[in-house]
Amino acid sequence: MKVDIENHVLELTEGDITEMQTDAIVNAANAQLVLGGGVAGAIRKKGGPEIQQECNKIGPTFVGGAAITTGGNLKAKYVIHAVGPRMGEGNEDEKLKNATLNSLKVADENHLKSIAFPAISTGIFGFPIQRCAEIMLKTTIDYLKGQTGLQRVVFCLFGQESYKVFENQLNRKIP
Ligand code: AR6
Repeated sequence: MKVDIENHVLELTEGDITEMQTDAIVNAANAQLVLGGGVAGAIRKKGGPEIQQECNKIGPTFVGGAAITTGGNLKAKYVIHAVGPRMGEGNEDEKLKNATLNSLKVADENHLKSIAFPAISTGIFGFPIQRCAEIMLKTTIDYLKGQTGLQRVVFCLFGQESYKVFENQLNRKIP
């Protein structure tokens, strides 16, 4: 599914984010910037050790923050490591919004034209996917209505179920 937001493309697709050919893909990271399982594990395997080595130089960051590294052997040139909240730690909605917003800002600061997000925090971190779709889509739509060089933002969802949740939310937001 694709929608136009003031001449920027917002797109939903189903699949493996490590196969995306956008300028950057977003990692569902932790504050230590240590690549564990889920999206991070897939990035580590396909991207090679260079990504973790760059993360080590950056060091720990805050929940809601985002940091950029090379994409190593991935198709995407960069990985933006977005630190989503772990369910139960408190103030999760705000932190997820900030992780999304800071990723978009980092992409712009690096003059990137396209970026692909996973459904941050909805795997190992246990955040409900419906609420994730609401927050991440609203934050992205608002951002694309402002000043940005980003031409294309993709949400790459893992499996039909996740895709459907995002599709329903987007249909509701852009009737
Ligand atoms: N492509 C797209 N989406 C994926 C992929 C993939 N290859 N693999 C999983 N997903 P998660 P989190 C979906 O667990 O909850 C790691 O250990 C998955 O179905 O990757 O933010 C990190 O190092 C889910 O919907 O991230 C952190 O410590 C979504 O991506 C921690 O897990 C996010 O799942 C982060 O946990």
